[in-house]
Amino acid sequence: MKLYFATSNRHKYEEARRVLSEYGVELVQLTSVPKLEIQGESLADIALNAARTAYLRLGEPLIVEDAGLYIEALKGFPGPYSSYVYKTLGCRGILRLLEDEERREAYFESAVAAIIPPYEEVFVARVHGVIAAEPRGEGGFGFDPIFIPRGEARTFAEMGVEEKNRLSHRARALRMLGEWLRSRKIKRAQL
Ligand code: ITT
Repeated sequence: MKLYFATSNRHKYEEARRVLSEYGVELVQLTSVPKLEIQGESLADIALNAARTAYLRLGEPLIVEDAGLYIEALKGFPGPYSSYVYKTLGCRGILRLLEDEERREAYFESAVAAIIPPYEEVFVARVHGVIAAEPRGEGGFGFDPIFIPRGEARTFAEMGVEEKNRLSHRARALRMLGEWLRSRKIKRAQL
């Protein structure tokens, strides 16, 4: 079954492609379809709105995923503003905000919105962890060099894609989608 993923981020696409291939989904990256990203509190709302606007253009079953990093000591910042904050402050800027801060707890959240007529679904998942003292690792993207998932010593950027996919917010939300597709028996006929 074929499903489009509207995203400009090739790392997100690669992570998602691998997870959904386990469910027999052939994921195709769409970089050119405009998707309106509303300002919003919840990633689920942002992802669903973006998916609806992309679907109006494409007219084919698709997913959109919105993700963010929520840092406890910063009252959840940058959360839904993660993309902008990554571009402006980056990992170093976040570490500066947390200088002398002992509370390092944070989580990533992922919201995957799927438009597969007649269905519209959103799957949300989190991975908890801590913000590292220094950026470490070359892999991944975004805030991966400063995020250590709970129970691990390494950052996401020090792991391969497969390993990150065993733990990550994105992989967990996508597996929920995969299980949902399975339970609905959505196969080639609908996609
Ligand atoms: P699209 O909207 O085109 O899909 P994007 O890169 O803007 O791509 P998001 O809005 O979902 O993706 O992500 C917001 C930011 O949050 C992203 O730029 C990263 O800096 C950060 N982020 C999200 N998921 C992440 C992950 O798995 N690892 C590290 N940083 C992540």
